[in-house]
Amino acid sequence: MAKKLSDAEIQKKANEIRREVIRMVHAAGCGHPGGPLGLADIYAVLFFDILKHKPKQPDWDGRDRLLISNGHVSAVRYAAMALSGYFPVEELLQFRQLGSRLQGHPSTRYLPAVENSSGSLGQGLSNAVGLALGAKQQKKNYRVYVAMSDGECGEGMTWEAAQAAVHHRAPVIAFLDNNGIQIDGYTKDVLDLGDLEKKFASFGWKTRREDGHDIKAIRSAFEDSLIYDAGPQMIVFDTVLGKGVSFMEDQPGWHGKAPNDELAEKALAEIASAMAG
Ligand SMILES: Cc1ncc(C[n+]2csc(CCOP(=O)(O)OP(=O)(O)O)c2C)c(N)n1
Repeated sequence: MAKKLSDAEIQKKANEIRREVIRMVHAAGCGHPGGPLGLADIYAVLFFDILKHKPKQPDWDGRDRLLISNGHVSAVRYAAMALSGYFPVEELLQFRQLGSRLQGHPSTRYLPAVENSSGSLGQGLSNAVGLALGAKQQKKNYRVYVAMSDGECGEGMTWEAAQAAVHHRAPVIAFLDNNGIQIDGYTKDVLDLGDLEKKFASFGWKTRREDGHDIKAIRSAFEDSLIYDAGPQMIVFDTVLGKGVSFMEDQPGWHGKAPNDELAEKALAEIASAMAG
């Protein structure tokens, strides 16, 4: 069995993910850097500590299922996949190219290992609740995770799935990127979502809220979630969009645009210095 990585080693993986995200979006000349940078710590914990998976055998039946509902943050998932061995890191530079497996929004047609096609927000939770119920009925012991975002909770379908998950006691583990930003600006200005942890709790979910940049806290939230399978769980992670690149942090403008050459270089230098320090 592989040795468990230390928190510091996972932090390094998170910064490697950040580096690849910048390279990918810069090479493509378009895409979403903000969400992926803010999610890098969470994906590093998942891919290098929590998920049961075999990167060289992505269709292994015993694997945990990780669905993405906020498909536009695909860069973080592709970077985590490449760095953990699903495909060569160089392939990341084909992100968003015609004919590439790494479409801007993940597609199982091109890359089956992403588990679900997404991009149209609000659907991932329904998909995941169904898969989790299927796993429960078939007495499978893999876990079903779903990555969600605050902005997409404006979609009504999320709340239909949230109710069904409780009624049917679906053992789904959802986590939410609570960065307070969506495509048109701050969520509090576009559509104020209130306290999402309290909302899910009021629907009957087991909930928890953590700092999405604290490796220890992220780890313990996911580890604890494994102990419980009597119903749905939601981990709300407070994150900063653009985390790790000073000029992108908490700036809605970096939700979905690529840095130019000069800014990409600046971003990579900041990430490199974080890794060195
Ligand atoms: C059903 C649907 N409506 C609208 C969009 C357009 N859209 C793309 S990203 C986005 C904002 C989503 O918010 P969030 O995921 O919180 O943004 P981030 O934190 O990544 O900036 C929107 C509205 C979409 N992809 N799907």
